Order: sequence, then structure tokens, then C-alpha cells
Amino acid sequence: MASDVKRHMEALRTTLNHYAYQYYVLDDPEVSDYRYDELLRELETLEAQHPEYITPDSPTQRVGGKLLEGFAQVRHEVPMESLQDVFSVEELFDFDERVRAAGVQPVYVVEYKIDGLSVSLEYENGLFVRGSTRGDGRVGEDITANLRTIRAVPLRLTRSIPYLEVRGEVYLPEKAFSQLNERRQQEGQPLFANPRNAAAGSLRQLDPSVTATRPLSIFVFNIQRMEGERADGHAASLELLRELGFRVIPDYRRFEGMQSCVERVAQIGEMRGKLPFEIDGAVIKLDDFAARERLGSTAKFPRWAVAYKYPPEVKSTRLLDIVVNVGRTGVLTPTAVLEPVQLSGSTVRAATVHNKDFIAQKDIRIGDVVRVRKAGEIIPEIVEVDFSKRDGSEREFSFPTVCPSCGEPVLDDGQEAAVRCTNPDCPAQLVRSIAHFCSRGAMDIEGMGEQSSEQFVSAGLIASIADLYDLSAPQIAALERKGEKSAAKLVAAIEQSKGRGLARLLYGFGIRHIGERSARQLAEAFGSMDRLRQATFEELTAVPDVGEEMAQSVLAFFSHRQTQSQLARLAAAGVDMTQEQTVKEAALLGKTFVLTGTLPTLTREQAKALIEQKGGKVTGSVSKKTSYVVVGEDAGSKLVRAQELQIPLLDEAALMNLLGGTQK
Ligand code: 0OX
Repeated sequence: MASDVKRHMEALRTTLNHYAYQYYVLDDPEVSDYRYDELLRELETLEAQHPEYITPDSPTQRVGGKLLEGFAQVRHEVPMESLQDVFSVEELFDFDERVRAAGVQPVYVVEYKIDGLSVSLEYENGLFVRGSTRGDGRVGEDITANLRTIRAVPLRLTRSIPYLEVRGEVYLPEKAFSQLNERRQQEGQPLFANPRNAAAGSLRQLDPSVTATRPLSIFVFNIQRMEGERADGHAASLELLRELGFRVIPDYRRFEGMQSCVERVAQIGEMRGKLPFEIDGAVIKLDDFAARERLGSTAKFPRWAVAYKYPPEVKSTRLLDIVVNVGRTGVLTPTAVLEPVQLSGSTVRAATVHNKDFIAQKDIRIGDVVRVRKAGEIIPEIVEVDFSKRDGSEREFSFPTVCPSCGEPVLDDGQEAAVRCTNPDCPAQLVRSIAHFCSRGAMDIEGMGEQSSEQFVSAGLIASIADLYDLSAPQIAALERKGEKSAAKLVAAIEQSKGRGLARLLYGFGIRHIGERSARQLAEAFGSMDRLRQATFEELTAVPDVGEEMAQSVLAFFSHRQTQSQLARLAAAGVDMTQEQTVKEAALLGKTFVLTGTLPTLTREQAKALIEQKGGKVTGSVSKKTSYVVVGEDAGSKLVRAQELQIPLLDEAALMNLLGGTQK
């Protein structure tokens, strides 16, 4: 009977959702993955036979197969405010004083400040109907399909209440973050600098199935709006949220005085790095909602809460060695090898020591005890040497005078800090050049990251970029870890790359000073490799954004004999060397932008790319000529300067508007 099937499907859904809740919200699995998958498959089969019984809270509805065209805007009825940052205990007591001055006898809640991306989740009659990014706090982007893929986001609440909007932080657990970066490194893709960027990048995917591959999770910490129930304080509302099935921010504590809060903040500081998620501070909030109302908000922040930001963690460890690698442009880059040390949640084994001058200025010697910290970059840096630990056994580091890869003498002109290998046949440069040529922004040949390039170069299959196009599937399959399937895939990817066009080809060559943008400008200005090759210095510098140094570099590139034979071979292989010279979408042509602060969803690179796609230019400093300043969270002096010069300001939403839509 049909109603039996319907009831059985309902039971399956309930059971599966319960198991998923145990696993993803409580971190306490009740059954094996195998059992879960078995039941899921049963439900899938029944849903295929009876699509009329599929409900929106079915676990099968988490991965929407449809590609999104863009993100629609969502207005936040209750603004998603940001927190005022404080950096000292003194400022915490100042905050406490302001609270008391307003006549409030405070009870505070102290909780972690999760380093992720703030989102809003909306429920109607207990069903998840919409999720959005914070955006500028008033208008965000609709990312419902992507949020549905997060297993810890309940699709149905434990009881049906008429309306509920909650706020939480989507994050990537520490382990998943390092695994994701490891994989990206192997694939030659750019690394995420922190879990926050990784979460943002994962949520701003137009293809929800990509989001589904990232093991994102969420902690919920605020009721934005609610109809049908009430809570009078923060701690009580967190308990209510827990009852409703949310994964609530863990380990929050209630205190009556600021002194206890300060102790808790210090305690959390100690725990930082040992938690399975990254935090970038602690939040201190008034518990009582009536008291919150009394304090109200400024234009930007609530007056009833602050975020204490911890200084970057600094650890001491021993410097075991300094190794020198050769980059794509031949620059010798020294890296410090460290005795492994836990720092901001990950094991650190290496640190940048930048260049020869840095090592000399800081008087860094092998065997020294050094202090390291993460400064928002992926690789930590050495802050200073702990001279008190010197015992004379340390060894001064002499920068190599020959290339560590090819053994040819290096060029150290004493002018710039960089020391380079100028041998065009240097294998280390070759490996990196090939990987760069195959990278996403260039010819986009998947599966040809640095590891594979290295493998091909050392197997003698590739000695120049053009050799890529002579590779055959059997040659590739004969290599270790390759196999026939991946060989066929690679051959297909190489074939596909032939049609990428002149701009990406030029960028892929890695000509000194020619980045993605200038490569595109050149390609569009000249239209073909042949015309570009014949261009004079004057013609080159006439192209927007192409300066004298770049022009010299392009001329030098074409003057090499290897370049000529390389180009002839690429042309013979059928690589497209032309570019349409159409006037591109130039809505922003002639407009100059400056980016400052952290945008809610876009990374700097994404914002820059979007602006440039429309012909705009992004520069680093604000001047009278700046058309717009795009302002994100924690904007600094550039914002002040923009206000002085009365340059129009844009937040991310306004920028997206200007760009005319919300495409990626
Ligand atoms: C976090 C976090 C962020 C609620 C009202 C103002 C800020 N990143 O973990 N925001 C808030 O609070 C909102 N709490 C948090 N724990």
C-alpha cells in the first residue's frame, strides 16, 4: 500500500536524521557508517520510485545537484552586527565600566570566538528555508544550497516553531583544514591562509557539490529572531537552541564579575591551539536580554559585547638548518628547518627567513633557539633569535654561491636582497616553471602540480614546456603512482589546455614581471603571439599598465633562442596563440579601486579578479585618483585616508551591485 511506503520512508528519514544528529551535532555516533549508508541507500531507492514522497528534510536533499547562477541578495531583518575588538585586559575593564555606568549589574557569558564565517539560518514551522552570509551585516548572500550540505545544520528542528532565525559560525575543523591544504599543495593549487578563508571559499561555491566535499561544520550562538517561544537571556537561549537540535557553541561560561571573565579569557588563551577548531579570540557578552537592550548598539557594534583578540602565539624552538630552494624565477629562497613545535593549532617544521639580508640582520645562526609566530601567512616566520640561549656551538650560515639545484654560479648583484640562478636549463626552475604553466590561472592542466612535474622532469620525459605536448598515455602510465586511468586523464587535460588562448599562455610562461593581468592586457592589445613578438618597446609600453620594466622583460623573453623554438613547437602542437581583441565588458574601465579590511565572503584575490574582469584596476594606496575604496571588517588607515579625501566607500554588497550581479 502506498501509505505504508510513505510511512516507511518517514521512519527511515527520522532514523537517518537521528543518526546524523548523533554523529555531526553531538560527535557521538550511534551506528557504523556502513549501517547508515545501508539505510540511506534504501531511502534513495524508495525516493526514486516515489518522488512524490520526497520531503525537504530528507537526508538525500543535502546535496543539491544544481549549479547556481549566482547568489541572490538577502536582507537581514535583524542586522548581523560585528563585534568590537579589544586587545588588553584594561580594555575589558573599560567595557565593564561602561556597562555599569548604564545602570546594569552585569552577568556575562564568555565564549570562544570561532574563526569561521558568520551565517544566518532561517526556519519556518521548524523547516530550514534559507541560509545566508553575513555580507555587510544588512545584506548578505543566499547560500541555502551550500549550507544544506553541512550535516550539522538541522533541516528540521526537533519541534515546529513558527519562525526562527539563528546566527552561527561555519568553520572547517582544524584537521580537515590541514588535510585540505595538503591536498591543494599536491595539486598545485593555492593554499588557504587560515580556516576562515577556507570556510569562506568553500561556502562561496556556485557548485554546491564542491561545498559538499568540504567537511564544514557550524557552531550556533545567537537567536536573531524568534516567534512562538521566548528566552530571556543568552545562556538560556543557547540551551533552547541545543534542544531544538543545533550544534551550539561549546564550553561557554556565565560569570558575575569582569575579574572572573578575565581569568576565563586567559584560560581559553591557554587552550588555543589544542582545540579541534581554530579560535581567534574570546567573546564576552551580557547574558540578560533586557540589559542588552538598555545598552543598545553603536552604528557598527553592540555595546553589550566585546571580542578579546589574542596576540599571535609565539613559540621558541631550535633552528636545525637552513635549506635553500630555487624558485620559478631562479630566486634562491632560504627556509629555516625547525625542531617541530605546536603553534596555533598546527605542527610547525619550517619558517621563512625571507632572504640573505634578513638572516644577516637578525643574526640567525644554525643551532640557535628562535621565536616563531604565524603572521596570517601559511608559513610562519622567525621573529627573533633568543640570544640568551647561545652557547657558542651555533654555526653561521653562508649563503650558497652556486645553485643548489644545477651547481652553476649564482648571481648576487648586491643591489636587491635576492640571489638568483640565471641558468635557463636549471632543473629546479624547470620543475616550478612547468607546474606554473599548468596551474589554474595559466593553462589549467589538472594533475600537473609540483610533484608530478618533478616526476616527469626526473624521469627525463620533460625538459621544456613544449615537451608536455609530446607526452603520450603509455609514457605516463609507465611512471610510478600513475596508472592508465590517470594517464588518460592527464592526456585529455593537456589536449584541452591547447585552447586556453594567448593571455593564459603568456602568463604560463612566467615571464618576469608579467602577471595574470599584464598578460591579459598584452594579449588583448596585440591579439596574437606573432604580433606581440614583433612589438617594439614603445608599442609595449603603450599598453595600459605595462611599464618599462615589463616591456624590457617581454623583449628579453622573445630574444632568447629557446623561446623561438619553444613557440614553434607549441604552435605545431596546435596550441592557440591568439586572443580576441574585442573590447571586453568594460563597465569599470578607467576606474581605480582600493581594497581594505576583510570582506565578509570574498577573498582579496576574488574581489580583485571581479573588478579586473570588468576593466577596473586595483591599487594598493588611496589617492585623489582613487574612484572607490572597498571596505571590509577591520579596515585601517586606508579607510581614514579615503574619508579625508571623500572617496566613495563600498561594502561588499555595494561592490557586487556595481559589478552588476553576483557571479563568481
Ligand atoms: C564567533 C562569534 C561571533 C552576536 C551579536 C554580535 C556578535 N565568531 O564565535 N559573533 C558572536 O556574537 C555575535 N559570538 C560569537 N561567539
